[in-house]
Amino acid sequence: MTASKTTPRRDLRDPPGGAVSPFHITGLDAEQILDSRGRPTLAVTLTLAAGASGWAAVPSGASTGTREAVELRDGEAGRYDGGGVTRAIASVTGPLAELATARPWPDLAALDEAMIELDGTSSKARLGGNALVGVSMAAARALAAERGRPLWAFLAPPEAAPRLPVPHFNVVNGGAHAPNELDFQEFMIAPIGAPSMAEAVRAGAEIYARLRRRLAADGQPTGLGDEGGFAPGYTHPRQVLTALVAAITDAGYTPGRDGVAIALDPAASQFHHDGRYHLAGQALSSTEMIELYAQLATEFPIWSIEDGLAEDDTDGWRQLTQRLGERLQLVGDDNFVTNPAIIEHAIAAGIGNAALIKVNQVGTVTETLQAMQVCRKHGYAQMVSHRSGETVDDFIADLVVGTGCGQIKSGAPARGERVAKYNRLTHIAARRPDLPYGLPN
Ligand code: 2PG
Ligand code: MG
Repeated sequence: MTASKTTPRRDLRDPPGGAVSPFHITGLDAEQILDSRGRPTLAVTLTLAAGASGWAAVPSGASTGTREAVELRDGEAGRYDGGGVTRAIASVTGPLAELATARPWPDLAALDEAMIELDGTSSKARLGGNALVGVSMAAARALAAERGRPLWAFLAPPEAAPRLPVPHFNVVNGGAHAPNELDFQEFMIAPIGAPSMAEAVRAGAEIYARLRRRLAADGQPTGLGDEGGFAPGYTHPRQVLTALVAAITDAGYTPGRDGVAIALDPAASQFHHDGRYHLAGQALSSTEMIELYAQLATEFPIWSIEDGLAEDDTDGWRQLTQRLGERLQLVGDDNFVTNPAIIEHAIAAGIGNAALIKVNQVGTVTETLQAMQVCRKHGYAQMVSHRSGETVDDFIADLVVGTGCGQIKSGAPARGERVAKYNRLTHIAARRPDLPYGLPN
């Protein structure tokens, strides 16, 4: 998995899942492990005839879009509150293993397509999106290893230029990710103006430390939410944004796109009920929400808003895009679900200008790369994302570098499963100082 400084650039020109020669899978196995919330998930190991093997662990969301690939869970009340994944493991070791070992595969896309066909549902509900994505990720790793290439180079599409992404550190958690009163789910700091990956990580860690002090000085609890950000007792987003700007300044950085900007994921589907947005004790219309965002973006150095409105508020999303699309990055997550066809449709409908990219949300590596290709084709920005339930698997770090999309969010610069991704980015950056850092032009 290591890339030396002398890795030949021609490596990057192979297609994703590159057809060097057909590969044979000889082994496919899975076990139930725990994710960062203590819920069961799968770890998959796939072995190739040539001897290489790949391992992958499957993440899991809490604030999910309704059209995401379905996680197959046992539903057995007496075990893990029904959250066990032994049925998904049986999919891997049964039908998927039978399929995978039955014949040689020309490339990863062929394997992924065959798994989708075998599942036979549009939501991957029969065999489980969690089963399919584990196999797909493990296969990508095994193929990269077999070809002696770092995973990021293996995943790099021919038309994309690999680069190191701006990390979006989620330093304050609310919504479905923390037991506090904050309706907005994520408040992130993005060192867009950092000169390098190493300096971006440093900024994230230093601001996080200053924020802890600020919160403590303000009498706020400094306990953490699911993604490693603090979970203060504030009720209005404005209070958090004020603390963030202060922490950025305390740490010696400049708030704004030239220094450290702010990104939000309100995850608005979670507080949208009966046609209203229930925010900090108020019941707002879509138009009022949009005006609140416009106001907050004037007062604070916000550069990106994800899921600013609910996934089914299509008219609101169109209005949001018209009103703020020139000023802000507007990222679709719950409404786009990393699905190439849905994103294509949304782009045609004038919704958003960027997509969140989560491998387990669509359920295979191939479809993830297709979703990113759709975005590239239409000039939509992309942000690769972790899930709130994570493991130490750092696959998404390689995905974001290889595809060169320039943005990742993987939670706070703290907690093992969050920093695993940032540390992998640091490793890649150290080995490949020729890779540019930051947003693509
Ligand atoms: C999101 C994600 C990741 P979850 O909404 O963007 O932060 O949350 O994994 O709970 O869907
Ligand atoms: Mg989101």
